[in-house]
Amino acid sequence: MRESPPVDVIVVGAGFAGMYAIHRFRELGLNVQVFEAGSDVGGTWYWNRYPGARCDVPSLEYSFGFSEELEQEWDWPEVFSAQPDILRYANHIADKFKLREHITFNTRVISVTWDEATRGWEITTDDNETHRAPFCVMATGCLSVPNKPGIPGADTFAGLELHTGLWPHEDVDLTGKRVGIIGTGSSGVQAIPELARQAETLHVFQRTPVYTVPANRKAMRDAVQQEFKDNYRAIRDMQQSNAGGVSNFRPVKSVQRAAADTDPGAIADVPPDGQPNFRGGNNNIKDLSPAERRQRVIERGLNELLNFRDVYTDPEANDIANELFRNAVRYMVKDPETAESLCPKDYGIGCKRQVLDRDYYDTFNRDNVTLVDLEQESIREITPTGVQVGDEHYDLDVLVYATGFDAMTGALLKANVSGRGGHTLNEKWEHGPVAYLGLQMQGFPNLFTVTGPGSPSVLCNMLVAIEQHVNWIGDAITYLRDNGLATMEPTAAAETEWVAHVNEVAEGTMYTAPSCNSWYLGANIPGKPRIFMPYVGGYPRYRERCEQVVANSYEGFQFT
Ligand code: N01
Repeated sequence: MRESPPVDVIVVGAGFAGMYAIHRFRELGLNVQVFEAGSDVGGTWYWNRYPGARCDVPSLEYSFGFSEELEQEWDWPEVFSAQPDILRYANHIADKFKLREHITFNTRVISVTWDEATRGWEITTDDNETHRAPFCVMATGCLSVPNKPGIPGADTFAGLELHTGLWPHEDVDLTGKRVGIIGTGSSGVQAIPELARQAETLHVFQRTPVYTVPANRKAMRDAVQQEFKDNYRAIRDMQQSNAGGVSNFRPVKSVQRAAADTDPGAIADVPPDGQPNFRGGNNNIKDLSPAERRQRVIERGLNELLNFRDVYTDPEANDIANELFRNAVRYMVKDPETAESLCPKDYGIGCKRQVLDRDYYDTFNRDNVTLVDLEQESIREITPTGVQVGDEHYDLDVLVYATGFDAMTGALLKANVSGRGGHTLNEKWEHGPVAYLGLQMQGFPNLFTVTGPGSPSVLCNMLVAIEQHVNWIGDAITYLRDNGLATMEPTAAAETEWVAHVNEVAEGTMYTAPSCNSWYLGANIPGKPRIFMPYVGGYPRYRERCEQVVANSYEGFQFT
């Protein structure tokens, strides 16, 4: 085992969180070392290269606000950008701020151990090296450990096996291939129309149908982008007071200008409410008559169903919206049996992360696409030549897993973290994640998590959440240094109170309805404790609490 010279902070992961951590901590005069399993920066956007991958938050909002120069010089080609453009943005940031010199790539952290003698962290990497630092920041992402379900025979498949979350860097040519895909969450729904266009045949193995609505697919208009750039300071402020960290800034001038030119696309290419903001409408679906509701969907599309407030709080309103949604699917998909299979019936809108698509339902009208409904019979086994469901065997050349991630806690638990007294994080989180503000865990001094469980994280614009967390962590480390303190960690009482609050605000929402089984609850991983992991109380409320904690001399934390 070789040992490298100590640094001030070790950061695990070089996605957007790890990248901003380098920049911020370096500004604070800290010596930073990052370890990244991939061969380059970008995290989620580095790994998820499957055809169709794109973000569900408008790009002008899903961008960093820490550098005005960066804001002004970067141009987005689409309102909701595709993975290659977001990865280009990440690379631009790495180049511009010279981040790579702090990153060791192709290196996975395999253990993170507290050393009481030196009051610091000892990090072991898979190249047999140990590294030491008084502070360790886990920037490991919320959706970074791909889930491959333990289907019997899974390792026997002799064709090409792919996972959306581990897609190869080189082009995958599916021309003339018989392709199967397991999973119809966000990844599957984005990939399916693209795979159908390329493959000879596509079989979609669906366990649970999804409520998906059309994504905004407009190219970026220069005038809209410029107006954002002209107003970025105000926009960043607006993000800070929005529940999902999205400003919803309306570029008035550009719209007026386009309207004067009688451009019918003018309004439509204004970034609409992003993913996190669907839940904020002021109208109630129950205030409309059945005829009015139908008319609304016909006129404004499926997305309209997501803009009613009561759909997220009132089970009866939820049922109304769900049925309208199903009727639309029955209308869009020509084969009645396929349409019926695509209709979600066992849970409601708002339970899972909203899925956005491009041509999803229409894809099932193609001759080369077959839906295999697993509701009655699950996949019995994977064979060397395909997938066996009941008595039916589906011959495949390529099998794609779009089966999601061990979300929120997966990467943290996989890192083999052991804290004070040799107690492990896996022991501490045996019954679900316990953390104060999603930032720190009692018993794990000087270890910080970026967008950890118990923080808004995946319910917020990630880049906004990341900046807030990294800034908070940087300030905390500075506070320790300025006050001659060696360590900080939460008190058990503060941690317990916060976890109770996180649970309390999630109760009574569609997210935690008994019929709901989402990765937010850990329900997609067999044996994982069923706990609602992100903080649903809204980003502003959370941010204010973090600020209040600091103003009260780090209330809820203990120091040595
Ligand atoms: O994963 P998922 P994902 N047999 O867990 C199925 C973000 N994201 O990668 O529902 C058969 O949602 C499983 O079925 P079921 C976004 O936050 C964002 O699609 O468990 N099927 C489900 O259909 C998103 O929410 C973007 O019954 C099996 C699917 O696999 C999150 O990532 C794009 C199975 C997994 O769906 C995760 O999305 C992509 C089995 N044994 C991802 N096991 C955008 O920004 C699992 N499944 C747009």
